[in-house]
Amino acid sequence: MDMKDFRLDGKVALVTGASYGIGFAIACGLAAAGATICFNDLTPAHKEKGLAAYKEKGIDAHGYIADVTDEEQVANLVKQIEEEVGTIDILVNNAGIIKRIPMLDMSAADFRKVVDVDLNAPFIMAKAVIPGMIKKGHGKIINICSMMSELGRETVSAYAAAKGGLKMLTKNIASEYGEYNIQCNGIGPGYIATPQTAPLREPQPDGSRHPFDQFIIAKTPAARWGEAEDLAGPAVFLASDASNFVNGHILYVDGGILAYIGKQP
Ligand code: NAP
Ligand code: GCO
Repeated sequence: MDMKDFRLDGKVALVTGASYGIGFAIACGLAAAGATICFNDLTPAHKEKGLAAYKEKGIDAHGYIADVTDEEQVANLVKQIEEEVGTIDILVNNAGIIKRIPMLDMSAADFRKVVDVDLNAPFIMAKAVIPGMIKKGHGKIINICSMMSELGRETVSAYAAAKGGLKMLTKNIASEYGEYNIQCNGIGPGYIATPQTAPLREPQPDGSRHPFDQFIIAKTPAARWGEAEDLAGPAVFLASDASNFVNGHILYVDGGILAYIGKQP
């Protein structure tokens, strides 16, 4: 094995929803390995915020505005990238939302919205990039799953259903397109400190840690929340030639939480 197998020089990567958070950290990791970075977000403000943040890291990223749930916008996004940058070699389906609502209080519309972004959109994105990958003779798709691809918890029924489905979509893309030298794998982050989980880490009025924060620390062998940067190395591995025989796998990057029953209270 040659360490150049971990390099991404000459590769075009699209990371969805990557103006900040996990997507941004993953994109920075891919850039450090040599990839050209394309990202999209929903609003001009976030696109500009992202471009400035990448520039600060010395990364000359290509930013686009596209709603990943909209097939027409996704088709135009991929077409624009192919014309301006090149065929997409690496797709990271990162864009995602969560709505923490007890199931009996959750509307079907809210449930559908979460599934639309977290499951239907990765399908739409993969459909849009696979033809170019087949033409090129290789491709990497990385779906950002979750611990909730394996476990449920109160108030996250839509999110867990979507991320569980995303795990199986990952395995199905791997099964259907592996013969074209396309590898589709998932990354399952544990609890990561980003805006999405900020409400779970909110300090209490008396200054003490949020009960959920304390719970996660006790449940995680690493005894800490993950940082978005913890996901960059695993993403580089799954985006590189070093993982060409890894397909349909969900790589959990969770500090060991899925392996651990939890500290005795
Ligand atoms: P985040 O901070 O909420 O960022 C999500 C990003 O996705 C934002 O840039 C958001 O854009 C974008 N986005 C949302 N809907 C979109 C749409 N329809 N089209 C295009 N972009 C859209 O989330 P995060 O914590 O970085 O999480 C990123 C991914 O990791 C998600 O799939 C999440 O489910 C998953 N994950 C997170 C954790 C965690 O603990 N944080 C753990 C496991 C998995 P706007 O800001 O414009 O809305
Ligand atoms: C929650 C959290 C989790 C994390 C992540 C865990 O409310 O339980 O938001 O869902 O986002 O998905 O892997």
